[in-house]
Amino acid sequence: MADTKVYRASTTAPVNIAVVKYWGKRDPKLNLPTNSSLSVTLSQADLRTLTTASCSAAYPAPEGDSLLLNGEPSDVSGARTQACFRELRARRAALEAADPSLPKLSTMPLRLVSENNFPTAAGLASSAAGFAAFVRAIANLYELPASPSELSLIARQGSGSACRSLFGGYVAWRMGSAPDGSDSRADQVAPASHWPEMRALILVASAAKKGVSSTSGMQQTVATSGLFRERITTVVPENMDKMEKAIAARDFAAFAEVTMRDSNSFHATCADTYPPIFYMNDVSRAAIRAVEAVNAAAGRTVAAYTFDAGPNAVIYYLEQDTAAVVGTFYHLLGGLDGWKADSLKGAQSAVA
Ligand code: 2P0
Repeated sequence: MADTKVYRASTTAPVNIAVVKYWGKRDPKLNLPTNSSLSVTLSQADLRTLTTASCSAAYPAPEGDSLLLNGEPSDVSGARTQACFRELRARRAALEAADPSLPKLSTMPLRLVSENNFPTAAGLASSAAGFAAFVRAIANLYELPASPSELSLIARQGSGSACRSLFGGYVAWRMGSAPDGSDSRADQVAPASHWPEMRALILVASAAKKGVSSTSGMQQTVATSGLFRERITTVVPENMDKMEKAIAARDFAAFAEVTMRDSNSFHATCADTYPPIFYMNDVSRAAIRAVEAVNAAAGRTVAAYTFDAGPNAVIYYLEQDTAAVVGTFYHLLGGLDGWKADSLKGAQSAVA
């Protein structure tokens, strides 16, 4: 009898926010970066993607594979998505070849249904959680015996930053040197339990889709910015080293300084791109000044800002400094144009 069963698996994946930023590809096809990067994984209570993968021989073959993202059909024909499908199917097919009693899931059309609980493509790392959940949902469906590190190799091909969302805590994406990308994968620098007091305050300045996509923006930077060469050869390697030491020592002042300097360096290379790319706006710059005011008022470093490819701020701080940071921050921002009332949406998140 024909197998008409629907096979199904679900997973969630968290957002990660880089404190040493990925920006630039040395191989756009394999999504190999020009530098290593390091991120903090946020709690899934606040920001996550939930994805269900299913497959069935009863799904009409001409339909092919499909993805419903936040209720809307989404294109899966792109090379990056196709690379993920191909890698996962090949691993499943190898299992099926080794054990003929397994159902032939690798030959069936796949349906993915994915939902974010935060704005998509607003510089809140939606592609990171999205591709991490996409890859893990299919790996679970296929019952692949793959470690998070192996899955990170596949997720990287979907979206670079996604490889870091397969781990919790403090996560490094090592750029690697192999031409086939086999050593360009993520590893956990420390679990969340190593420094459980870490918190992130996310300030949404704009939930609009960003003007310049990361994928095209970073390649314009690679092609045109002289400052970028300094960043990948000197600035980032030093920041990676300092950041790993700061995390190992749970040294917040050092963590904060590297975080802010690396965000500034990344946005400086964006400004040095020709034509220049501006992700931060006046509201973002007001948030930077507010962090400086919070630190000055405390007499020590209690808060660190970072900005990705959009105007929204992420503020890192420690649980014991919540009153100083969150309290003061809302008070200060209440008096600044752009962050007021409906345009200021703050979410606090622990580290997962
Ligand atoms: C990061 N960003 O490290 C940096 C900081 C944005 C600024 O990773 O082309 O969406 O899909 O590999 O991962 C955004 O880039 O780019 C990003 P693709 P991705 O988080």
